[in-house]
Amino acid sequence: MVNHGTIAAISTALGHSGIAVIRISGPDAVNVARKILKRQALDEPSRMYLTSLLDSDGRVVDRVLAVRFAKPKSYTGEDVVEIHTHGGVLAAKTCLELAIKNGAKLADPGEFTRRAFVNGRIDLSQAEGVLGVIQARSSEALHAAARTLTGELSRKAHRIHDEILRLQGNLEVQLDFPEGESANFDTASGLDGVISELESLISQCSAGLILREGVRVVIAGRPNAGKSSLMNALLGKNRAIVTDIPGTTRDIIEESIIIDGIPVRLTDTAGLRESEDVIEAEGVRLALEAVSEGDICLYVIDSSAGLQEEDREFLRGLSGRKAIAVMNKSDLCAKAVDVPMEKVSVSAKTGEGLDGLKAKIHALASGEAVLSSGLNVSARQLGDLRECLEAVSDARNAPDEDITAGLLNSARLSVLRVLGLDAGDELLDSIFSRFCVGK
Ligand SMILES: Nc1nc2c(ncn2[C@@H]2O[C@H](COP(=O)(O)OP(=O)(O)OP(=O)(O)O)[C@@H](O)[C@H]2O)c(=O)[nH]1
Ligand SMILES: [Mg+2]
Repeated sequence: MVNHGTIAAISTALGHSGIAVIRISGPDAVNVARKILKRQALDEPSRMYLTSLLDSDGRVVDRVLAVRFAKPKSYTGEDVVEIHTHGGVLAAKTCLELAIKNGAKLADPGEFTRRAFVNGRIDLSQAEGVLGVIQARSSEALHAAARTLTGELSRKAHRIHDEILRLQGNLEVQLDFPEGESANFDTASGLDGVISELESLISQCSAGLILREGVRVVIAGRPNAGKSSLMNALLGKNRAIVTDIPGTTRDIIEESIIIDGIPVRLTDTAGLRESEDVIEAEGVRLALEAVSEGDICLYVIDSSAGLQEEDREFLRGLSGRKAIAVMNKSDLCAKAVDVPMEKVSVSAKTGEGLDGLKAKIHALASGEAVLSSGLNVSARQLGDLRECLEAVSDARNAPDEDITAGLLNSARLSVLRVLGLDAGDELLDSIFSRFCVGK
């Protein structure tokens, strides 16, 4: 629940830095700030004042810059004061403590952004854009989040919403006056237009979700195939232990890399074989679990040894999954093999073929999505857009106008959820709790 008092938090990361920003928002923000700053600074809004931060005994704590944003022209839509202390933990913490001593309450995670949403400064898609910018792990993900933050998703979703509303209105008129002129409304072509707009928006959002969430790529294969060597080669560092003893890796090892803008969580696993050893058997169980939960499987084969029956069986089990057969040890004499999926020849030892493997991982991860036009969304919002498309498509094929009208209404509600215009407190709690304190 939103409280309407005055809140404060440190909005920058704590640590050694040039400056730290303490943000105060709410009806009493200016009063609180004036109690802890020297002189009556902050008279003019949106102007930086060079002043001093004073403790309760009137001693100077730090030389600071302070600025006031008058409501509603502020991030939260309320009166906001930002105080820029010098970086370092103590000055920033002291400033926050002074603000709290003088009437502000410590902000909850995401509370500034939640207030911006509640006060109509941004909609939910833009709030997700804020989170996307903060969490972006690649420049492509950053651009996708910035496009959402500046309202591209909101504009498109509003346009779709308004068009559905218009079609719904026409239908109601048609239902009320079946003989009237309104019978000429061409609902079908209107719905076709909405369907194609939705399809293109969903494809942009799918791209954005891949950029934001990334994919989990699991490296599997028989012992000694070179899985850990491949993991290290892709990471460019020695993360996993490599030996010529089969059964070296027992546990799951995870590390992240970015492949052409896509965050990839790489997982190395224990070599797959029957084992009496309790620890190794548990490693194999975890490996199989990781493969089934992962998005993409790299099945590593020692190409100098060729395919074994166990490899064939495992490869058959991967049918229908996103998988690449990695023919490793290409620096040795390779045996010709036939596999039921895309294969790529690499040497984890020399690095040969790794760029080709990365390109294949990228292609499998992005699928049809055009990453350069991605829009940042949460999985929940993408689900809402898909539900909307399903309802509009069903409406297009509905047997009568009553059913069409009902389906259009539920399609419209799905778009409203993307924008957060139909979100209850519980949903908002779960969304904004993912933010950090101070945002
Ligand atoms: N010549 C050559 N040897 C390799 C290559 N990749 C791995 N090896 C060797 O193969 C052996 C096994 O490598 P690992 O990476 O430990 O194999 P693994 O699949 O992780 O093995 P387990 O953890 O036991 O399942 C080591 O001696 C590596 O040096 C390669 O591309 N070429
Ligand atoms: Mg290993």
